[in-house]
Amino acid sequence: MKLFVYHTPELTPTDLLPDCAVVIDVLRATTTIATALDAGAEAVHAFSNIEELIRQSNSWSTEKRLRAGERGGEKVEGFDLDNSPLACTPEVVKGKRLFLTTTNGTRALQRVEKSPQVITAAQINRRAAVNYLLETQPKTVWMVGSGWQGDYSVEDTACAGAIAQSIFQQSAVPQLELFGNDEVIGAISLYQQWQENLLNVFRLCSHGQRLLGLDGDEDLKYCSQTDILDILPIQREPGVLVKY
Ligand code: 3SL
Repeated sequence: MKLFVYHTPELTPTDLLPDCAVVIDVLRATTTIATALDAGAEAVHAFSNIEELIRQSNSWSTEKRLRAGERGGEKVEGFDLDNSPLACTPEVVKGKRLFLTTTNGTRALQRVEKSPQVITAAQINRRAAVNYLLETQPKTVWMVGSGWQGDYSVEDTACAGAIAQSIFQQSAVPQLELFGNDEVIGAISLYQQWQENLLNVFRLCSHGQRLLGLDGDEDLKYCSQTDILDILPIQREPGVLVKY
């Protein structure tokens, strides 16, 4: 297995694809996807475009579907939910299909959706992602951070580092063989620096600050927890994620 980290969709190569892509948007899209599936949602359909989401979700009954998403961190007008993972309780999402649009996470997903295997990861389900990679042993793994409108986001790269570090600790593969680019080394160092205090760095970073401005401290607390859910979202068809 060879691991590569790309901080944003824009920095991800366009001329090839990995055997497995791991899409990461800790604040908050991939945290929300994991939480919704864990709470019993049947599937999450991810869209970068609001009109397309409305068009496709129209073919599902209102009892069966939930429209969720954000622009600028706030709920899209007329939608059922915003992009807070805390809204995805079993009472709300069980048995439903979540049609989700977000600013960056869904774009990152689109960028690698043609890869043979696509999973999503966040800090809350890091161990499930690691276990899947160790079990399936894809030759090339790209961990793609979502960033914010083309800019690097520290929380996504820290999560990629958390995954890479755990794979290194659990496999007998030497670093030189396992690490595919310098970003992997940087991501692991970043995670090591903050691993005991992820909430602090989430409160400091630009997107954390944006969410705090929207009263999002409870979301930051939730998203900063490690390995609390044993669930792995996997892409069944482009843009559609189900429980592995
Ligand atoms: O950009 C995204 O994909 C979102 O996760 C951003 S937010 O945290 O919902 O504002």
